[in-house]
Amino acid sequence: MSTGYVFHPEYLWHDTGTSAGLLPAHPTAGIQPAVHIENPEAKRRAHELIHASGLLAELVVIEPRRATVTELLRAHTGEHVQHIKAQSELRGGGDAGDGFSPVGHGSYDIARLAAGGLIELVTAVAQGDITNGYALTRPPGHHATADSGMGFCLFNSIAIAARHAQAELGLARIAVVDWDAHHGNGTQSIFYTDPTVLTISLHQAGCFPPDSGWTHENGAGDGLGYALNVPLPPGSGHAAYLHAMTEVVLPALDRFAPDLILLANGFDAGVFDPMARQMLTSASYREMTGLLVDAAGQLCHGRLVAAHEGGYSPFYTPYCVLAFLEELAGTTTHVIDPLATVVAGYAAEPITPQQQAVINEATQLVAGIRTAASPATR
Ligand code: 9RB
Ligand code: ZN
Repeated sequence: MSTGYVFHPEYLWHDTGTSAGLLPAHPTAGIQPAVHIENPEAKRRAHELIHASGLLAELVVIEPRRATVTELLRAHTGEHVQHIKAQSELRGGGDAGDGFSPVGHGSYDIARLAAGGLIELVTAVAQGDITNGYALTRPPGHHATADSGMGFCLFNSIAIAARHAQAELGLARIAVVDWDAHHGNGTQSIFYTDPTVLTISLHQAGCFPPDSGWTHENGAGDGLGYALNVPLPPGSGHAAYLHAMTEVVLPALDRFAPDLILLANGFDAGVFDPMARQMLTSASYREMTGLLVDAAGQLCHGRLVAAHEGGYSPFYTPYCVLAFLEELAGTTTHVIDPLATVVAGYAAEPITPQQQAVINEATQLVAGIRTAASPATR
């Protein structure tokens, strides 16, 4: 059993520039520019902690490559690919489509390296070179739709990797679990009518995109039943997320019987994150990861591949990443989350009736997933 790890310095060179929070700076209107919130710092520190903790030495390092245009086109329109390329060629960069997704000069190639890193991991897992893996990539991908970038995302790496797994690796049924604090709307929309890809998103209700990710978004056509959402109220933490995992995610995976589980691995549901108001701790991420690792072990030979998404606290995200990756690799390091004692009380907060109600709603929808044929007949 071994765990693959993808990282590349270029991921940190994706230049999101400056702005004022999410808004354009406007100095004469009194809006001072600041470094963009989706900047390299949290991810650089996460990578350095993986190295400094000694964990890196226990991982199988896999070199990323740039996804080809053919591979991008499995999830995106030609117009979108051309748009990102053109924006990336501008001296000062541009935007991926929604006005909130900076494309730095040269970011087209970096976004292709992010998607290609995930493709390489999925390939290594399919070949049995590794059991599972993690790609610590930038830019993120889960908001990107077939024809537009959105919410800091350029290309939807998870969707590209899922389609690659189906087209090239003989993995027919893919489950995408997304526990980023924001709705995985891009991935959901790309597979909305596709029953071969189950998307499950746990997120803060109505956070981003606004008015997206409600339980009634359940797939359409042949894909009806194969999009699941658990829009948890702001303030949800350990108890709500663990409950959502055991009551919704695990039963849904059981029924679906995937050949591969992909994880949109955002850490912005962490308690110190500036971009959402959820309350997860590194212990929450460790426990949630353990559940997914077990599910993958039971359902699909352990095949679980994660792509980094959000996570903006430079001082906390790295410890959540480390807890996740230790659990994925089935090991621990000498590094203890230095904030664990500070946040211990948060994990003890019981589930609220509002959180329970949303989880109950989503639980009802699990029955809409038709149980796959047994592995012997698949
Ligand atoms: C909109 C605004 C946002 C808000 C949150 C994200 C987080 C992304 C992430 C991105 C863009 C404002 C739509 C401000 O971490 N995903 O995982 N944009 N928010 N104004 N308007 C109209
Ligand atoms: Zn997010």
